[in-house]
Amino acid sequence: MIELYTWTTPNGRKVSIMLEECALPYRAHKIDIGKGEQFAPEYLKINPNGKIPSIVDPDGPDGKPIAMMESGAILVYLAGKTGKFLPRSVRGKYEALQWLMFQMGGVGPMFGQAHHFMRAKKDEIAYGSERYGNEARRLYGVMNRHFERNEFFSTDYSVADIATYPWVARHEWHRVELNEFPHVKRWYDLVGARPAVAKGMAIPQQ
Ligand SMILES: N[C@@H](CCC(=O)N[C@@H](CS)C(=O)NCC(=O)O)C(=O)O
Repeated sequence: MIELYTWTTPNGRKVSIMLEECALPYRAHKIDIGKGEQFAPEYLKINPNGKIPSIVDPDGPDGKPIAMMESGAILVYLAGKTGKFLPRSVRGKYEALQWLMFQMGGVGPMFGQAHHFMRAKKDEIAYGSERYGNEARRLYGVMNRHFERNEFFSTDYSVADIATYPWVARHEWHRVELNEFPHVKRWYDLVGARPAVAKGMAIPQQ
């Protein structure tokens, strides 16, 4: 049984969606990042960066337990373990990894900063909201142009779609109206209709 350490945030939900999609047995442990549980010494042994998500797989690549941090790396690990959600063609695999990196280096950090300035601070700082809000909209434009011609990020539904969906699900937080990006909306509705996505988005239960 894989142990998942997570919270109710997009980075955590990427991994619960992937575990649900792969039908891997797992147990979710709540790490309340509002209470600082991510900095507990026991947890830092699993995730030295002090963030969620992390997993511990008792059945690692060499048959020994493996602890992993960084949601993108965890998705690639689980794809390797199960043979699922990374396209089999070499071209398709690298396209999926390209868009996964786009999510990890762009969508996640930029939307996250937009949320910080637009929501978390009581006295909202206009410069931060504008900067990260504009960057979030620019990234929606990139995705909209891609989805105009492509059903998914890569040739098939993949780790790139799984990683991006929970961030787009927070579109109201970064003040984006999905109807302005109709091809992103078409993709969002398609991915959201998958039962495993709905299940993964409900983890951890409050
Ligand atoms: N690059 C990391 C980012 C993880 C991350 O930022 N997690 C947030 C929640 S979505 C967190 O743990 N924040 C608590 C903190 O920064 O103290 C990943 O993708 O796993």
